[in-house]
Amino acid sequence: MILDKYEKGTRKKCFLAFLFITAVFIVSFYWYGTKPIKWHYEVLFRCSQKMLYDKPETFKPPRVDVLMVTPWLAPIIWDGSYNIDILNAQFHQRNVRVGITVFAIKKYTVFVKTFVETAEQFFMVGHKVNYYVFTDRPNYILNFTLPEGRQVVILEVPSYKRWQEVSMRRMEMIRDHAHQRFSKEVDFLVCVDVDMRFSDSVGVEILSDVFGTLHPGFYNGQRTGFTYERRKDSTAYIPTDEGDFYYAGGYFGGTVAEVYKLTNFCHNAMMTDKENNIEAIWHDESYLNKYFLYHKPTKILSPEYLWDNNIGVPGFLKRRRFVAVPKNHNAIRNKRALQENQKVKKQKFHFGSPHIY
Ligand code: 4GW
Ligand code: MN
Repeated sequence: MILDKYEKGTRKKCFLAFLFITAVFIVSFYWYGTKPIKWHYEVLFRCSQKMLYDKPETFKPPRVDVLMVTPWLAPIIWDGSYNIDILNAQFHQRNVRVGITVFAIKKYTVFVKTFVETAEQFFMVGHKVNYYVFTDRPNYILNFTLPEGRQVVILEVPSYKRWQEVSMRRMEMIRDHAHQRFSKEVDFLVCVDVDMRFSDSVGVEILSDVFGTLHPGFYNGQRTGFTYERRKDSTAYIPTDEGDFYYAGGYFGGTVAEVYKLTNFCHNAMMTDKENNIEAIWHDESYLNKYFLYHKPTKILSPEYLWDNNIGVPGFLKRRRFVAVPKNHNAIRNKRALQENQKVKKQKFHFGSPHIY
């Protein structure tokens, strides 16, 4: 009798344990069910993979000719300063998904083909990529057949009459889509100009919480020479005794959450200025520079990542990864804008105008 009772109790416990384990199993199955099984094997494989590379040497910095870290300890990314194999392994472990946003409004749709084709050769090769093409002319965008894990997503948006507004409204549109869509589809966003081509590798070395890029016209400039907004009435105002770098409007990014904060700040600042009938001198670029002054980027891309061949090729520049496509201004821009640009060109800064013409 006593034995019987004991056996019954054990059986009950076993049964309950069985139920519990099954429940845990079912819950975790559904939890991870959305991720492809293949990925789990990939992670195991990559974690156990041995990798051979030269040991970092405490007294042998890989580059001594350029600044490689800011005073707030954000790395500046130059050729020779990182090992892409180590970084690729890390980012593959995280199964990173990258979104790259471009705007092709009005005639700028002509740039999309070269942009995507060269990106397929050089941008985040081996990783998952969504190209988000914002356009007012979806029919003008070609159909691209891309390998698995990479796709072009066309997002139809309104166009604005003034080209300054076309450029500036990018902040608002990125912000709105970050909330609605990007946060579900990608981990990082890279936000760039479309009138560009990739000509060397741009990989996961650029990814960080929030990153900016040194403008190719101002990487060696003095504070006073930076074309920040100098009118106190503008929310983009930066005094002459402040500022770290002059960041390019055509290349920034970070996690979706950080890009949301950045674009939200810039758009709100622009709206405040609009109410006060003021528009910052270099449009979205001026507001971006203000944001980065008080919200320091966690990584900075060297001008290797944003170059214009009209500037030439200085010795420190070992790679030109992403370069401006020469524009036929007559064909691509309207006449009035062209005249304005000619005026601006006459104001000599470091290498001509702060924007790439
Ligand atoms: C003058 O007539 C224009 S049109 C100046 C910019 C225009 C424009 C810009 C446009 O008609 N359509 C358009 O999609 N954009 C987007 O804004 C496009 O993504 C472009 O790369 C970005 C910034 O303009 P941009 O490349 O001409 O600026 P910069 O000269 O600084 O590279
Ligand atoms: Mn451009």
